[in-house]
Amino acid sequence: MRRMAQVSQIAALVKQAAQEAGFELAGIAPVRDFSELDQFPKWIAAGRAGEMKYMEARDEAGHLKRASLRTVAPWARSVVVCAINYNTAHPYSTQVQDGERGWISRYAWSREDYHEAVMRRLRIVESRLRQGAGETRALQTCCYVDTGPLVERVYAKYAGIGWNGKNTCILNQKLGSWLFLGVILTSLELEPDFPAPDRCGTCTRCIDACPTDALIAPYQLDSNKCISYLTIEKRGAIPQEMRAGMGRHMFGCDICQDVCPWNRKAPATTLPEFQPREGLVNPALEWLAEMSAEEFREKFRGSPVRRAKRSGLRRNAAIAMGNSGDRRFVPVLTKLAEDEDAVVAEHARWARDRLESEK
Ligand code: B12
Ligand code: SF4
Ligand code: SF4
Repeated sequence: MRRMAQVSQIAALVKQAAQEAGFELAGIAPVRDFSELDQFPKWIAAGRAGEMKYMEARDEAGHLKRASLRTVAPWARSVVVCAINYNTAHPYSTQVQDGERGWISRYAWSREDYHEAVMRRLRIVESRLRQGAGETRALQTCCYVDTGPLVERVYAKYAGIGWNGKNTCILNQKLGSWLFLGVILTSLELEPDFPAPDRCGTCTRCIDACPTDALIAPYQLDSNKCISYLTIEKRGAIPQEMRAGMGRHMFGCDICQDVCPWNRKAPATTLPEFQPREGLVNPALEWLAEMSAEEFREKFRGSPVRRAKRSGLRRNAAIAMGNSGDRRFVPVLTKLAEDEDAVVAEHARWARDRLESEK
């Protein structure tokens, strides 16, 4: 009885700490082999992770690390999941139509990289948890934002943060899906929350709106077809058959969230770190295509956009210009077609041919 009281007190303390640290939501999931995690090995086996080799990491016995926390953190008993709203008061990608401009996804235009913004806050919660538990030597904790060996969204569901939508994102009834997740694994057995019920109902808007058919079925995404994967994670050449569907996306994609009814009234944050850097909301394509190495370094220092590297961003800009229907880009594409970066040059030739072949 005494132990239960202590455990629920710590859970309350952790949630209070999360709120004070700036998280809108926090909950606790028990460590279990949830049925959703059975999907993960199937997803990997079907090649849905594309070239993201880190998703396929295995332990010595050959088990996929991300499929079960028992593999990578056998000591973990609970997962504290925290969520922070990154939505800002700017239009959705589905509301802007200017052919000369592209799209950098909402999460990536921020002043600070979310990995740091979330981890900083998570550390505060972790230290309050450790204090609350009495800092015994046996207590183990570990914080992850994005890069940990677990499927964060499954734990987010069981921590009551929100449900796994048909677009695979975590959706909260009050806040929508513009949420970053951060998790703290702990050896403490904390009082768990209830999983959030699925509120997608008969809606299929996200699946219908995806321009590349990456949502191959409800709750299932094929990375190879996802614009987010193609613009951020895919290195080298983008398969020709995928290029037209990518529209004017420069980095990431928001469409399956923009069309979601639960994001219609999503509140906006006023946190300065998530406000956009100058020029990144609906950015000019020519500016990004012609960006020098020095300007790229300056503009994207401490930004998630660095992940695509300058080469990837210019490659994406070439595709976007090819999809713009705007022949005024032909001269800049002709210049890029001779670029010393062979990938950029090939994509620029493709884009120029596409514009010139249009009536
Ligand atoms: C790899 C990865 C990607 C890949 C693959 C995405 C994907 N859907 O798997 C790519 C590069 C495409 C990507 C894109 C994006 N990502 Co990402 N990504 C990750 C990462 C690192 C791993 C995700 C993963 O494990 N995927 C494996 C698949 C199998 O898992 P899943 O899609 O979540 O599917 C589960 C559920 O759908 C579940 N399920 C539930 N019910 C049902 C029912 C049925 C019938 C079935 C079959 C399955 C099922 O089964 C799966 C679990 O096995 C996580 C961080 C992390 N460590 O978890 C961030 C993460 C998921 N990404 C995030 C974000 C913000 C994005 C983008 C919005 C960025 C952008 N604007 O471009 C897009 C969203 C695209 C989308 N619709 O998912 C956030 C999501 C926050 C949220 N609110 O959900 C995370 C959690 C990072 C973070 N810490 O905040 N991402
Ligand atoms: S992020 Fe874009 S491409 Fe990927 S599933 Fe959603 S709508 Fe489709
Ligand atoms: S658009 Fe509809 S189906 Fe897709 S995640 Fe939102 S509510 Fe669910």
